[in-house]
Amino acid sequence: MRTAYSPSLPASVDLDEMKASFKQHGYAVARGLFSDAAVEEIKSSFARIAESGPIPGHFDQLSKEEAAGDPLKEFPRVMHPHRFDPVSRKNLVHPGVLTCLRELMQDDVLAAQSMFYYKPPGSRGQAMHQDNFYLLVEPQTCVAAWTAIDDADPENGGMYLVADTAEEEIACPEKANAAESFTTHFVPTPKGKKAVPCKMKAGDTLFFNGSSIHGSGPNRSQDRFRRSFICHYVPKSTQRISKFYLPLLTPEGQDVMIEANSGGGACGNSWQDGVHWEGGTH
Ligand SMILES: O=C(O)CCC(=O)C(=O)O
Repeated sequence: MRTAYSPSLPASVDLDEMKASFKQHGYAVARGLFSDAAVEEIKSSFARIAESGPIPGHFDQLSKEEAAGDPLKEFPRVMHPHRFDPVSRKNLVHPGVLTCLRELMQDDVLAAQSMFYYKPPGSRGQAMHQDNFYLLVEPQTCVAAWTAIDDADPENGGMYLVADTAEEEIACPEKANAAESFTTHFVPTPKGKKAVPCKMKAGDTLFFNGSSIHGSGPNRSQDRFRRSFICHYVPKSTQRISKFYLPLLTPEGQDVMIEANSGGGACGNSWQDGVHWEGGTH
C-alpha cells in the first residue's frame, strides 16, 4: 500500500503536465517547488560548509593556492551532505519532492543520495552520462531531483537532457573530453535524439530517471555561480543498489539497509581502465 504524503505543492507546480512530460520525454520540471526561504537556507548552509573547510570523503576542498586556478578544487561538489548536515537531511526528504516522485514513479520511494554543486565561474561541466550506471539500482532504476539554487542556463553551466532516452539501455561509457568535463565518462547522444538545455530558476526542480542521458557544459559566465542541490531516489521495492548509496533513507528520516549490488553493470566487473568496477559515485 502506498503511503499518503501530504501534497505540499505550490500553485506553480503543474503535476499533470509533469506526469505527461515524464512519461513522454523522460523528464519533468516542478517550477518553484522549493520556497525562497528553503533556497536561502540551503545557500547559507553550504556557504558555512565552504567557509569551515574540508570534510574528508564528503568535501575534499583545497586551498586557493593548492587549487592552482581550478575552481572545482577550491569548490568541489559535496557528497552525501545529508550524512552530516541537518539542512540537507531535511531537504533530501522535502515533502514536495516526495509528492512529485510518488506521482511520477507511481510508487513509494527511498532516498539514496544527496549532493551539492557550487560550480563557480570557470568550472568544467559534467559530460553526458546515465545515473544508473553508477547507482546500479535493480530491478528498476533511480530518479534524480535536481534543484536549482541559482538560476541556471547554458551560459553558467546549466543542465542538458537528451529527450526520450528514459528507456535506453545503460551504455558502457566512452572517455570524456577532460578540457570540458571534470568527470571521465561520456555517453554519446543516440542518433536522431537531441540534448535540450533546461533553463531553471532558483527553486525549480528537474526530475529524470536513471537511464536518461544528461550532463552539463562548463560555467562560462564571468561571475555567476551555478549552485544546485541534487538528490537521487529509488522505488521502495528496490532490491539492490551500489554500496556507496547505503544506507537509504525513508521519507520519515530513518536509515534502512538493502542488499549491496556488486555486479559491474553495463561494462562488467573488470572495466574502467582495468580497475574493478562495483558502481559508485559519478
Ligand atoms: O549538475 C551538473 O552539472 C551535473 C549533475 C549530474 O549530471 C548528476 O548529478 O547526475
